[in-house]
Amino acid sequence: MPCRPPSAFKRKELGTVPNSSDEMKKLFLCLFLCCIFNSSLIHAGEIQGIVKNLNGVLENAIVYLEKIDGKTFPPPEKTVILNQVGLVFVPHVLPVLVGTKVNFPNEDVVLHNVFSPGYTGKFNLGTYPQGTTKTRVFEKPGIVLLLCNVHHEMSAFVLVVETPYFVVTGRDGKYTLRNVPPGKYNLAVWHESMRHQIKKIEVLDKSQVNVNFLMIKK
Ligand SMILES: [Cu+2]
Repeated sequence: MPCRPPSAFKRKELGTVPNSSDEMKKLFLCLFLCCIFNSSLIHAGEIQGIVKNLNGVLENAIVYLEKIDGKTFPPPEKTVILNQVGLVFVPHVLPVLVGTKVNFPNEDVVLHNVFSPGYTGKFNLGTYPQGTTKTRVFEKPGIVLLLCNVHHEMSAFVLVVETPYFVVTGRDGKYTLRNVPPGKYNLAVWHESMRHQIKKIEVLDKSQVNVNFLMIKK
């Protein structure tokens, strides 16, 4: 009995011949992306720890890497949201990379206002109703206090930092900074009612550094 090729194989043979240069381009692109992905995973470490004061753990502390000499980072294309809902700013603290665009939607039925009294430049986005939003690009590093002149109890903080390595501590005071490239850094922590603290640290390839902070009241 003669040996016949499987019908699927036969169909492929009869189909259009793929453009070999397109196939090669796809292959190279795939290899290139794999290399980038792998190198970012392999050559990275992790920083983790807990932020406390004398009374216990501290939620809403921002742990971040200070400016790295000779390095700048492009701002993210994605807009970040700082909401006004239930008569509070959500989140209460927001770390962003320099140049990040932040939207301030109003989700409440009442009017809200967003203004900053200073430090890194005064501004006032005005007073606006439910379903509308205002935007601000944060260009200068530093802490920005946000208030609402309609509701005096409302406040929030945007911390504008010069690296994309930042994280906010959870209810347990813990934090983890992932995918940090190997190197020596100034690891800083900010909390609205505590003194700023900085520690010199070193991250090695595929290693985990444990850094705890004991904060002192301002
Ligand atoms: Cu308000």
